[in-house]
Amino acid sequence: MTSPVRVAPAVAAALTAGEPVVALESTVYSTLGLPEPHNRQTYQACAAAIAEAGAVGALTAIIDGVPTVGVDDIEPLLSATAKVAARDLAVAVSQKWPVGVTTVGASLTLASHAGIDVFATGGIGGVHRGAAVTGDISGDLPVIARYPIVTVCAGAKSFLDLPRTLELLETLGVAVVGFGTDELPAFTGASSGLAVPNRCDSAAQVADLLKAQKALGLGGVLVCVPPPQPIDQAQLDDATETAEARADEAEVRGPARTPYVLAAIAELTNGASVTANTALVLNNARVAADIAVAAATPYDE
Ligand code: PSU
Ligand code: MN
Repeated sequence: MTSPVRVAPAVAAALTAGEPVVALESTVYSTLGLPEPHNRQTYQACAAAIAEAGAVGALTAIIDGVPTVGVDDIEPLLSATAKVAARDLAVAVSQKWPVGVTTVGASLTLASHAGIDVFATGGIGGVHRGAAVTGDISGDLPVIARYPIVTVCAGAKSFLDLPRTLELLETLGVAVVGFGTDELPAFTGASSGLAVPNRCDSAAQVADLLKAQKALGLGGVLVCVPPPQPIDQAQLDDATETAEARADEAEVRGPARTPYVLAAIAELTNGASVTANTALVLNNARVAADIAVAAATPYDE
């Protein structure tokens, strides 16, 4: 059976030539992740930054029922409401969903199919607060563990249970590294107060780590980059508590929970969280491009 995944010609050509490619998820660029016009502007800035670093960007999404790696028109994705996680991919294909935005887990699955080594997002999904009762743990985590791909993020989203998220990443065998830091970044917040198990101080070090990870037959590498413009921690903590309480009150569960809480925090911080979020998404794309360039550079060059 031929692959149901469409890899855009420019992406396929770069991969064949051994040139650097950075995969991007699309949920963060839809209104599920960022409000308009920030979502469009952030995507355009990321695409430009990746190109400037000498890499090829590969936005992933479902287009006309086809999982696509290297979407060239972002417009239909901006207002998409169909959030496609790894568990939804085959459903989206078999039922020919017209447009679907892919989560970290679904995007990594598609990146692996295409043979891409480096992927960028904002904050990964993880263990939700209250997961001991609700069981809500993002499908991102097992997929990050599964494929030998570098995921560049600003840690897990700050409204999650970060200590338990770190514990689960350990259980799953994910190589978690701080990028120039010993502390786990807290997405739009500067610091979680939690130590990362290991660190890398350059893109070349991450490229070496990926190489060793592959040689050993291991899975994912999670590179955690401090956000460049974190918001005030007390303001974030307050907003997070109120947003989580609102979500509980409204009984928002399942895939709708993360977009709901993101939007509530944006409202409660008067947009400050959106500014921090767009800055870190762009910064992560830059770091990912540098890592892809380093990973594609032969040692004898
Ligand atoms: N990071 C952001 N904004 C987002 C997301 C990540 O800065 O909207 C999305 C990603 O697509 C991630 C998803 O995979 O949220 C996690 O959703 P859940 O918690 O339902 O697994
Ligand atoms: Mn969930």
